[in-house]
Amino acid sequence: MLKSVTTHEATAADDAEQELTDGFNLMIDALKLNGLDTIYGVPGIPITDFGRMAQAAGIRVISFRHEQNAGNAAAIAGFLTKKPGICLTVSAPGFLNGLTALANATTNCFPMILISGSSEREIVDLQQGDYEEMDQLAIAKPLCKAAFRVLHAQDIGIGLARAIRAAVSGRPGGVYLDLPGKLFGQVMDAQAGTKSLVKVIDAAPAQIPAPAAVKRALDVLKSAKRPLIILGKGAAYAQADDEIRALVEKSGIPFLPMSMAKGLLPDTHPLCAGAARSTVLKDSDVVMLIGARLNWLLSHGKGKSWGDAPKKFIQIDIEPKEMDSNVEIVAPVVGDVGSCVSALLEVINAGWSPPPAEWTGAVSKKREDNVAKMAPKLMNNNSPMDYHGALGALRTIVKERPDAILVNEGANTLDLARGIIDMYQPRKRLDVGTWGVMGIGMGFAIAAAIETGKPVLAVEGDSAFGFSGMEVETICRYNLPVCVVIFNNDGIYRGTDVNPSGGSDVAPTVFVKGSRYDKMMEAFGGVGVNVTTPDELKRAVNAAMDSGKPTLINAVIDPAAGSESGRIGNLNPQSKLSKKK
Ligand code: OXT
Ligand code: ADP
Ligand code: MG
Repeated sequence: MLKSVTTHEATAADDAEQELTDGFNLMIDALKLNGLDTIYGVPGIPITDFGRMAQAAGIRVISFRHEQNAGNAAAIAGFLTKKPGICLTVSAPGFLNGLTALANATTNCFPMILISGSSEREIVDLQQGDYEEMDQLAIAKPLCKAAFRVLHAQDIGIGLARAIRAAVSGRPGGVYLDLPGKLFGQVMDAQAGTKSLVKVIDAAPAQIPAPAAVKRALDVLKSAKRPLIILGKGAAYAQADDEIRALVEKSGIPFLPMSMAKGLLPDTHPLCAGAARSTVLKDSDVVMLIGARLNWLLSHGKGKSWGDAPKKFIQIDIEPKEMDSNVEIVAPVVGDVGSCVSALLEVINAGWSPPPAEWTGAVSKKREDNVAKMAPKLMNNNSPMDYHGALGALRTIVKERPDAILVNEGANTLDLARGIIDMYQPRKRLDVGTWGVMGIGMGFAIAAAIETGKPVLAVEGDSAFGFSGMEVETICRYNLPVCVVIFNNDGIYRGTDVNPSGGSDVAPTVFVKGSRYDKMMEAFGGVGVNVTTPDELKRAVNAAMDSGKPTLINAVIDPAAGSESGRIGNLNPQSKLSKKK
């Protein structure tokens, strides 16, 4: 008689027998013991029964149409909750489909665990052609923070514990857990099984910064005439929202939020320098990075964007190896954001002189000028819409519904939305992150709705949406409060490119003109709306958010409105010779 070790429905007959458990039940019990109550995945051999049994045991099992989307859902669940998001895939092809999301999670420092069924070791290692044969552990290893395989049922508890710790401790990231099919069926004594499980205590221990490091950082900060704080998604992840707000306000230092750190303090905060980005990067003399890396998104901390004036960097990060990765960090503060910011605050609270008014005044002036320049563009009611008109409408909606979660991907659709739509609360903006990856849209939207219960507004380029579009069926199946707005400009960046050869194929960046993505949502019982003006867009989104019904709005955008690669055209090598041909 096989029994889950946590569900005891013993009958008199059972008592006479030895109580047994198996790999399926042990894995479920191990997840539950650690508060991991949601699985994102795609069923199939050898994990179909695992999903069924997990659901029967009270775990929420959200079934997707493609593993990449399930993986993205797990990754963003990890970002939102600080618990590793769980993605469950079948062997080889399913595993590979999930791998992009695992690698992306690792790159973005989101904690997730990709659990994949796999084929039998004996056959895989002899390369004898098993069903979906693949050495998955070896393939996953270079793409994630840690990878483990469990071969014996009694090691399931330890295996999951190692995976949880690896995912959330230190710099968070993706972890792979390989479970060969045979493991699930392995039977063992139920009591011994219970004992073998591990409840992970303090999975992400606080990392307290050294007092000398804190002092060094404050000394540098005090010496600044034009200080700047840059908040990154590590700061958002840390959930030290009150401390971060206090640090900014008590120090009086302007802050620049990276994309997913928007809303830690409202974008409308008087110290927000989001609308004065180039000025503060160029003119600041001391920059304190909090949970943000000096990677391509910050021009590696050097070059034209950072100006000629000498610059000193202070960096708060949990990962010691991040220091000096691109430029010298004169004051590294290694620790978790909450502990580091609290330590800084203690000193600042004891007495602090705000930065010179000349500096804060110059930042405010630049911000106000840029906001004023943008304002009239946002008020147009043109048809077909341009990005500014459409985003002006969405901006008002987010202002009125600050607790809604905004998911955003595309090129122009991403870059312009990032600047135009102000955010007011932490962790409400979820986007393409460090890799600029298309395809996060529906996975992020689904997990955001599931994990937070809040309404979700997904603003998607028509190309971006295509990478995960089939999941609108998933949104309808679970009846999630997700409103997808597709900025339909007939293609990638623009819908106006032509085939230079004159042949009958359209240009590589161009899609079917006049597509009606709204019909996709209708196909599964959701609401589809086609809109051609900002006013119509606003009405349709408000109706969707009020009703909470799955909705897809096809927003017709002028195909000529976008620019090549959005705002990162400078990164796109373009041939000078091609035009001469
Ligand atoms: O300070 P200044 O004066 O300079 O002004 C700045 C701000 O101060 C100001 N600002 C404001 N002014 C007024 N008011 C407000 N509120 C305000 N806020 C800001 O505005 C300017 C600009 O500010 P910003 O944006 O902060 O500054 P900047 O310099 O742009 O920032 C630099 C960056 C690097 C931080 C920023 O640009 C950024 O975060 N960029 C991220 C870009 C990114 O990741 N893009 C996605 C990838 S693009 C490409 O690769 C695509 N692909 C290929 C592909 C991908 N990615 N993935 C996969 C799996 N396969 C293929 C594809 C297929 S995009 C794409 C699809 C595109 O087509 P779609 O149809 O989906 O989309 P459309 O383009 O719409 O057609
Ligand atoms: P952004 O793209 O917003 O600039 P990045 O992803 O580049 O942000 O940087 C996030 C940084 O935050 C990473 O270097 C990571 O190590 C760090 N980090 C993540 N969580 C924490 C935490 N709890 N405390 C301190 N640093 C953290
Ligand atoms: Mg487009």
